[in-house]
Amino acid sequence: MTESQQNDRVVLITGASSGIGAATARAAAEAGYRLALTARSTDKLDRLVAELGRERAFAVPCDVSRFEAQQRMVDTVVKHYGRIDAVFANAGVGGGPGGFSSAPVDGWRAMVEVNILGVAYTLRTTLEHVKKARGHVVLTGSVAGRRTLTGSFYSATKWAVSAIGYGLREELKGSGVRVTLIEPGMVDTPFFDDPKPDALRPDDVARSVVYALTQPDHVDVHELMVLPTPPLAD
Ligand code: NJP
Repeated sequence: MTESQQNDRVVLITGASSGIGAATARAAAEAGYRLALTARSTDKLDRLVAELGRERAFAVPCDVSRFEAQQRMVDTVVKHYGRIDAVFANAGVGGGPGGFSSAPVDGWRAMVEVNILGVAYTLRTTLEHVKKARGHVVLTGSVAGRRTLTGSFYSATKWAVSAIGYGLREELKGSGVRVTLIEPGMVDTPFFDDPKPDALRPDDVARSVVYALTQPDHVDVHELMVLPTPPLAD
């Protein structure tokens, strides 16, 4: 791909207002992509657009758990850029402790609406454009969607994201569209209330996303599981 072709390419990032999504916006801008950024926090998105520059970044606030809102957001992005080449479906929320015995059920609903339905709505509203571009779908799954976590409804929603990724890859076979699951371990982001000094940093995951996006067309990166290196033994 020539540099000017890369510069034309548009990546839509959900959950772009903080953590992994915001770090990926910075890394993708550095790699020459133009960005469409969405999340609910208008102020944070505006600050990111100001940082990256209006010629490279465009923000459309949206609640991904609402299908019509995503449809309007995608229409606005296509009106602005005329295309969507890649989608990073990354918005997600966690839940409280207590397992299936006592965790608050409202948290379960939120996780289904954002982590599963939100991702499916992002696909439903963007695939038409991504197929036209023979582009790329990147999903933020999790190591929690590939391994057993004790009593974790969050883990169940990330297993669903893994399943969405596998099923989508089959659906898109022959279309030229590539599908990548990014499966991080713990990352130090606002996802947690407390700092996580031994975890990955958002930029560590952002580099994986850009790695997948920038491979030549004939290279299909299926899954990247990225975990913090275990601490040195005493
Ligand atoms: O967390 P955070 P991460 N509509 O809280 C957005 C997964 N993951 O970067 O709407 C639209 O900084 C929210 O924006 P806002 C995790 O499951 C994480 O760690 O403004 N957007 C923000 O931009 C998730 O899928 C770890 O509040 C909504 C973003 O989502 C992804 O990584 C480990 C929304 C969340 O950013 C990014 O999370 C792992 C809605 N209804 C997977 N609700 C980890 N941190 O350890 C939320 O394996 N957002």
